[in-house]
Amino acid sequence: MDFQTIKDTVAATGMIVRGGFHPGADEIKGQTLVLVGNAGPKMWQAFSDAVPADSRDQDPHPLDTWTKRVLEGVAADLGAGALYPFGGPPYQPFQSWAVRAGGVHPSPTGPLIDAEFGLWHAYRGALVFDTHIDLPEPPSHASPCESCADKPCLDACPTDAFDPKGSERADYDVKACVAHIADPAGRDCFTGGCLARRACPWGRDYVYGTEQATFHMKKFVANHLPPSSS
Ligand code: B12
Ligand code: SF4
Ligand code: SF4
Repeated sequence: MDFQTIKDTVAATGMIVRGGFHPGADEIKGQTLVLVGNAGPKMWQAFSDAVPADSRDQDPHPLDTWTKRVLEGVAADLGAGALYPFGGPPYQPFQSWAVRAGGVHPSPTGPLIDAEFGLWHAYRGALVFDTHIDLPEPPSHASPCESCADKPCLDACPTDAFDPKGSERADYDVKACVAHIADPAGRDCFTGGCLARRACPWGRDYVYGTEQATFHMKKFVANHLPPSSS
């Protein structure tokens, strides 16, 4: 198995390979871990074609269900195992794995930043191979956040959900965020995606479209809004 074959097989699904690394023997069973993610419109298009909008309310996590079905097929074709970022707790440490695979950096509001995709990318799974596969060198650019003096991502949230507290990573007020998105006042976040993420000048070409942003926000609210007491 070579890296290019893995890339091509994953690309045929609408998802993309996000690098990989060779885990230690005491971490996971396998010699090579390859991360799979999404950026740009292709994954959303493939998901939309497979799972029509009017059937998405029947499943609390339709994108995860689709991902698992597709990546299980890819893993079987490539003779690999598959791990997923969802389904916890406990969760697999995908962000730590991504930093290890290289090319991305922590950002002050939480999501990892990529020099091309900005904050508009996510991880869908990991393929684990029990053989050693040669991996290309990841891009070695500095974090875009280092040279971003104003850090507009930290000031753009209408509910001040991010409290930098002078640390490298802001505290995130999940309750305030979810309450705002669920309210008509939060329509901009609901249909256009997180304003803090959108304030970042990097990766503007990859900002999720309205349908994808609304899908993520609707599911985020449905899965995190406390049940009404009335
Ligand atoms: C639980 C969870 C949440 C929770 C809690 C998040 C929180 N901030 O506490 C909720 C539901 C609120 C949430 C919300 C969102 N999430 Co979330 N979430 C997860 C999930 C499922 C598990 C995280 C976890 O507990 N991992 C376990 C620990 C042990 O793993 P870890 O990788 O080692 O985690 C370390 C890193 O996160 C690291 N780290 C991360 N950032 C930074 C920054 C600095 C400076 C430092 C030093 C360290 C650091 O610290 C952790 C502890 O070691 C992950 C998927 C996954 N499996 O990782 C997605 C994930 C982190 N979420 C993701 C996203 C996109 C979001 C949202 C933006 C979604 C949205 N609504 O638009 C929001 C915003 C979150 C935010 N601002 O932090 C993406 C991030 C993608 C990316 N580009 O990095 C992930 C990876 C899911 C995915 N499918 O890609 N999330
Ligand atoms: S706005 Fe600046 S600090 Fe915030 S994520 Fe983007 S580059 Fe990093
Ligand atoms: S989605 Fe809206 S309310 Fe939530 S953190 Fe982003 S900007 Fe703030």
